[in-house]
Amino acid sequence: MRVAAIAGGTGAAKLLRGLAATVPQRALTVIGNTGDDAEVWGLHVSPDLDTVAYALAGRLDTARGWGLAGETFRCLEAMAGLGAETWFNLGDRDLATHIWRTHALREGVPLSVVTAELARRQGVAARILPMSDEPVRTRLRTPNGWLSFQEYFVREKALVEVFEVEYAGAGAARPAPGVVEAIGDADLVVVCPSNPVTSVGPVLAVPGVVEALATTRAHVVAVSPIVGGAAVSGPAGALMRARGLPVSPAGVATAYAPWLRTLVIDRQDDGCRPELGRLGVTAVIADILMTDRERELALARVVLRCTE
Ligand code: FO1
Repeated sequence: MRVAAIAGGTGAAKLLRGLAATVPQRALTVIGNTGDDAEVWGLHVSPDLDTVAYALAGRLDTARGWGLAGETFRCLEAMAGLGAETWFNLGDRDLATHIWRTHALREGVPLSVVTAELARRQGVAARILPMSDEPVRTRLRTPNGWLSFQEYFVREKALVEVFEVEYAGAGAARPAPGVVEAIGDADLVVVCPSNPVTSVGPVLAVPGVVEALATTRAHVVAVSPIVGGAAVSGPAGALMRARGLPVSPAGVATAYAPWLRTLVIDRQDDGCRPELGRLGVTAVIADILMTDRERELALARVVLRCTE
């Protein structure tokens, strides 16, 4: 079975680990969000692509959900000593990834090629594709003006009000090589339990991606990032509200209309089935909180069974 997964960071990493333990990694293509990419100390950081690669390589700091396990932050301390901004915590070994990526990009190597090479060198057999080789940046309008995603999420701890979200550059971006083909050739497309507005939204904003989702023969399944009226983690609830979407599985289904066929929702949201039915989406009930490896595997199996 060929699986294509649309992924943000932390939430996606857990499901991807479950999927990669259930199907051969070679059968898995991950289409990662780059709307969160940032330039830090002159380096190109791709947080979601790195989170996915580190997770599939077994190197992710699973407690934090980002960065490398066993990381140290001595360079960060030294940068603080020099008076540099240090609200975005780059670890010492994680820095190697960003230096390597930035160097290759400056040599003119496309982000998709750099990402594939970084994955290969970490022993990841799954294909990891950025949604686009062109820059697309999520920006949020707040009472303090427009912020980049990392300024909003890390520096402001997602505590400021958001009036509007935009994906700067999306209109002119093209899907990275292999993105449209991976969706079209898959037996199953999985939309990971990631923030529909800032993790999946930027991928959908790249012209051609929604068309590929609407025309693929694959079964398209999403896992809800919302349980019991609140986000499993992060600011998805506030951002869905800012987009005029209800903070519920129905809100997730609305964000993914009209191409979503199945939404995996938590047991406690069983009552949402009829509303999802009216939106043309079949609900599958599962325990969707992935609090340990067994639950990651169990949820991955539920998702894979959706094609049956
Ligand atoms: N998240 C934080 O909450 N604080 C950080 O200092 C931070 C640093 C960081 C460095 C590298 C990286 O790849 C990810 C990092 N993240 C950090 C996570 C990141 O901000 C978000 O998880 C994603 O952008 C959202 O998916």
